[in-house]
Amino acid sequence: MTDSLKDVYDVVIRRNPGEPEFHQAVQEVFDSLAPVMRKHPEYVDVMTRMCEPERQIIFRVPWTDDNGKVQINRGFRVEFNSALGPYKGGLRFHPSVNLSIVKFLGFEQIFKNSLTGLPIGGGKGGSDFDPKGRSDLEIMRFCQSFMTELYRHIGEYTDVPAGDIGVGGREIGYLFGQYKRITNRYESGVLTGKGLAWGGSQVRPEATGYGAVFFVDNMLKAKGESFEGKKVLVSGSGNVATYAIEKVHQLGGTVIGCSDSSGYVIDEKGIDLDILKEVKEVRRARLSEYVDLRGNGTKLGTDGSLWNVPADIALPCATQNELNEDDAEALVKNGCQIVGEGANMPTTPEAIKVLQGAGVGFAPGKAANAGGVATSALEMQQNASRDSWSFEYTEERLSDIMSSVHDQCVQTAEEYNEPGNLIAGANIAGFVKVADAMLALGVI
Ligand code: NDP
Ligand code: 2IT
Repeated sequence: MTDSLKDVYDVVIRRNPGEPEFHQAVQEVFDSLAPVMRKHPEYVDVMTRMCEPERQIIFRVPWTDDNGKVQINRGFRVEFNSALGPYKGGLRFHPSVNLSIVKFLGFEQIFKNSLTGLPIGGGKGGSDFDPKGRSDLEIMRFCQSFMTELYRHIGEYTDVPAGDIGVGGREIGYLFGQYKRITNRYESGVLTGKGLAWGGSQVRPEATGYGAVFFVDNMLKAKGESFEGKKVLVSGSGNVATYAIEKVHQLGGTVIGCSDSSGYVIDEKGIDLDILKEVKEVRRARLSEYVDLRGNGTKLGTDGSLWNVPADIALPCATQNELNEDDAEALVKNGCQIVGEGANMPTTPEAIKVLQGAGVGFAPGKAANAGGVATSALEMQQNASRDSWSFEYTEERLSDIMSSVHDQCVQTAEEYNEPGNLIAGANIAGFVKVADAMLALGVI
């Protein structure tokens, strides 16, 4: 970090006390930007502004549970940066959600969205609501109450939310239904991740997982290799993990382990996706049910870590800071070649140091998982033109976008004398485009 950026960072820490995840995300970007700031000192001032969200909304979400008891949760929407387009980013429903987490996600989203090359700004939102164990009707009442406040802040030209942890097609449906009732507008472009019958896009459910695998495939191809015959670990078993597993298998690799917050499974023959989807999407149950249904020598690990299992490629697809220094050392010891982040900030800074020090190829989340938001932008395009594209065409667009994100990271890293450092490449390429737009738009 340059001295001038260190001054900006000190202000960020002082102005945002008690927000460790936000500090971590800012520090990671700042650590990459020294060569840019030396070349373009005018960017330091822009960076100062970029760290302050354009708008932060925090609201009460009252709802009634199935026993008639009134419950209160806290809702958030942080509209971080609209230099390139309407604020765009997901909603997360998880008990751990707080302002720090929403701000780290919103900050990263600015650079990720810029890398896609599509006209979308950065934002993020969510709630500390815990969907686990809640009935369908409770989920619906919560979503309706959440939207009863959120609707006044969003719109197809203003801010376009989508899913993230705990928010999938079911929740987007309830949110869209309430938005439509309150506004009396069929404004398809206000949310993405919609169902196919009511304005959704083909490939959006698959996009983040597929995109992350496409990104890693580009890294493998650059070394003259492919997924064929590779053993892969995927953490998580939600939306991103499921479709990462599907694409790895389509490309000839074998995913031998995945996880949820209760533990992990090892299935040397390859994770059976039909069973996994039945357990996680239909039953919304614990991963131990996968072992019960699959049998066949499958093992449940509840102590230790998924990352201790020997594999060629690791794809963390669950949550932030889930892969720590010890995990990284275990991966290196076992000969892992590539770590590709399907989740947002899943690898701790100490773990990244270990991996990069050992020459493990590292794909940072804001590049590797950009396929989800990119396909959301394709959904917005289809909504704006009242059109719908085929699965094949949409997947081809996604694959092309991921290749372009990969190439930008590689080329920018080279341009700034950090060959092979895709973290530097992603942060610099993502930043420069937003910074130039902000400079062009006056003091904003
Ligand atoms: P889901 O809710 O579908 O799945 C989340 C998975 O991660 C579940 O298996 C969950 O386990 C596990 N998990 C969540 N929190 C924790 C935790 N604190 N400790 C351990 N495991 C945990 O979410 P997504 O698949 O959509 O999101 C996964 C990651 O990908 C997140 O980091 C998200 O920000 C990121 N991402 C998502 C995109 C999208 O389009 N959905 C786009 C880009 C990034 P359990 O079932 O036990 O809760
Ligand atoms: O982190 C992310 O990029 C997402 N959760 C997807 C955001 C989106 O608007 O599709």
